[in-house]
Amino acid sequence: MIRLAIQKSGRLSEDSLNLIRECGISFVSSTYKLKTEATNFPLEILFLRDDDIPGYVQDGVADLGIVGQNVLVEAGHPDLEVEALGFSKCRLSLAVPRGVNYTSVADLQGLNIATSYPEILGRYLAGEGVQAHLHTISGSVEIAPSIGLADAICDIVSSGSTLLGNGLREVETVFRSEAVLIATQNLSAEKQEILDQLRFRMQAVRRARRNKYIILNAPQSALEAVYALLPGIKSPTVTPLAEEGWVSVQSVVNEDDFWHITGQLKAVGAEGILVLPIEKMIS
Ligand code: PRT
Ligand code: ZN
Repeated sequence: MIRLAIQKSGRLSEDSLNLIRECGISFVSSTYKLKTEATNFPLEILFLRDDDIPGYVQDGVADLGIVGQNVLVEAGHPDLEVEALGFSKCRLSLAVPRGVNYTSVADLQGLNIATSYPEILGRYLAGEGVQAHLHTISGSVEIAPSIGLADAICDIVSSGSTLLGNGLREVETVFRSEAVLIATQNLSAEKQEILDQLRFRMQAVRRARRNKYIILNAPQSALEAVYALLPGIKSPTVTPLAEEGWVSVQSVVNEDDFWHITGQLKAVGAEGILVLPIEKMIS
């Protein structure tokens, strides 16, 4: 049995639970419960505040955790990371009031900066040779300049609308973050094996999410061109159609290239293009 800590309620919760479920692991969850046990995998899930997760995993109270890299690095445990999970992507950025002149990070010299990330920001500023006064506050950092508490802020940004709504301008990216799987040091051989199985499943889920299955019809004469556009996993599957001179082609495309490739496929004569989600993809 291995113990995994995830965020009880917040931005990471739903994606963490979905990832576990997509790994084929079933469990009953209730918002009132502190923990639950999977019914078909040797896993116990603990529901905690995200800030507590690195410490619990470091101390071995939980064997594994899912947490943002921002929280992990701020807590001083970056070495616990075993796998980036590709969700909750965000950045820790410096921002100044929109009307303020800003040309480079040197302009922050001697200013008051409000943040919930004094460790990461302190290291960044030291690396840039800038000395500033850091005010650590735990929430609503974005209002600090308007109430006269700080000249600038350093906070998590994703769409940027919070900064915009508070009259702030993003000027430097200090740190890029996403959710990561973390593990305590020195797992027993039994737990290490469960972790390996879990990572194998998570990787298959992530690979599947990044790819789409594509099926199309094309004239035999266009096959070379279609082939060039669809490298597939190894090579596309090609089967003849009842109609003379036509073939059906099946392959896998990366989601990032998807629209670009389908446009080009049509241009070389492909028809009836079907795109399907992939549930799992084992390399
Ligand atoms: O209660 P608990 O302590 O568990 O949760 P929390 O309130 O500390 O964290 P939560 O749920 O807000 O965020 C959990 C993690 O999600 C963070 O540690 C980040 O790794 C990640 N994440 C991704 C974000 C955002 N996106 C995000 N946009 N965390 C916070 N924000 C906030 C940000 O602080 C700012 O107030 O959203 C606002 C900015 O968003 P935009 O879209 O307006 O730019
Ligand atoms: Zn938190």
